[in-house]
Amino acid sequence: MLGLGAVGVVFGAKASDALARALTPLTSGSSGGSGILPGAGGFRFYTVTGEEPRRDADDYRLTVRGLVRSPHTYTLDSLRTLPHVSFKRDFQCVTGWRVPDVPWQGVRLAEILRRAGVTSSAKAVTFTSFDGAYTESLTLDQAMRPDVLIATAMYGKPITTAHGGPVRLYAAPMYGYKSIKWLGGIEVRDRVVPGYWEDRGYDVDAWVGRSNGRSDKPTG
Ligand SMILES: Nc1nc2c(c(=O)[nH]1)N[C@H]1C(S)=C(S)[C@@H](COP(=O)(O)O)O[C@H]1N2
Ligand SMILES: [Mo]
Repeated sequence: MLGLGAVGVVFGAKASDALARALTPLTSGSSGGSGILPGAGGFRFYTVTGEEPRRDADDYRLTVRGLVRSPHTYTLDSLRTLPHVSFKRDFQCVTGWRVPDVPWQGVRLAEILRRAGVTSSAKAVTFTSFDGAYTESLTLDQAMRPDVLIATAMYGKPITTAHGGPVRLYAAPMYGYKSIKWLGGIEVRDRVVPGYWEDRGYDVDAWVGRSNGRSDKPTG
C-alpha cells in the first residue's frame, strides 16, 4: 500500500497547479480550440460539462459491474490497498499538445478486472464519469495492457479535481480523450461502445500516431 497522502516530492512543474487552475477558465464543449490558457506543465484542463465535479475522498465510489463474476464497489481507501504501479509517460491530446514524462501512479485496470473475474463473453470495457456526461471504452485486449491505469496520483500527489481526481483513467499509448476524468463506473461488455468524443468524430481506436489522421511519434 502506498501512502498517497504523505508524499515529500513536489515536482516543479506541478507546484503551481492550484494557481494555474485558479487562472485557467474552464472550457466547455471542446477538446481543443484557441483561447484556452495552458494549465501547469502544459496541460489544458478539459471538461465537456463546463464544470469540475468534486468528490471528496470519503464520498468517492468506483463501481465495477457487467460481465464479471464479482461486481464490486470500491471506496478510495479500498482502491489504495490494491497493488500500485508507477511509471513516467507522455500525455498527448489529439489536438496537438503533449506533456512529456508525466509521473503516473495507480492500479492497473487489468488488476481490477482480474479481481472482478471477467466472463468468457466479455469483449470490451466501458467507462462512465461522475460528471454525468463523459464516456469512454476500450477493447478487452487494450484494457488488459500493463500501461493502462486506474490512476490515483500524478506527479507524486493525489490527482487534483481539475485533472479528474480523485481517480481517472490513464491509457498511456492512446490519445488523451481515452483517459476519462472523474472515473465513476467500469462496465465489462460484449462490445465496444463509442465514447463522448467518438460520437463526435474521433477514432474509437486512439493509438498515438496511428489514429485521427495524426502522425505524432509515440514515445515511451
Ligand atoms: N470527464 C472527462 N474526461 C476527459 C475529458 C473531459 O472533457 N471530461 N477530456 C479528455 C481529453 S480530450 C483530454 S486531452 C484529457 C485532458 O486531461 P486534463 O484535463 O487532465 O488535461 O482528458 C480527457 N478526459
Ligand atoms: Mo484531448
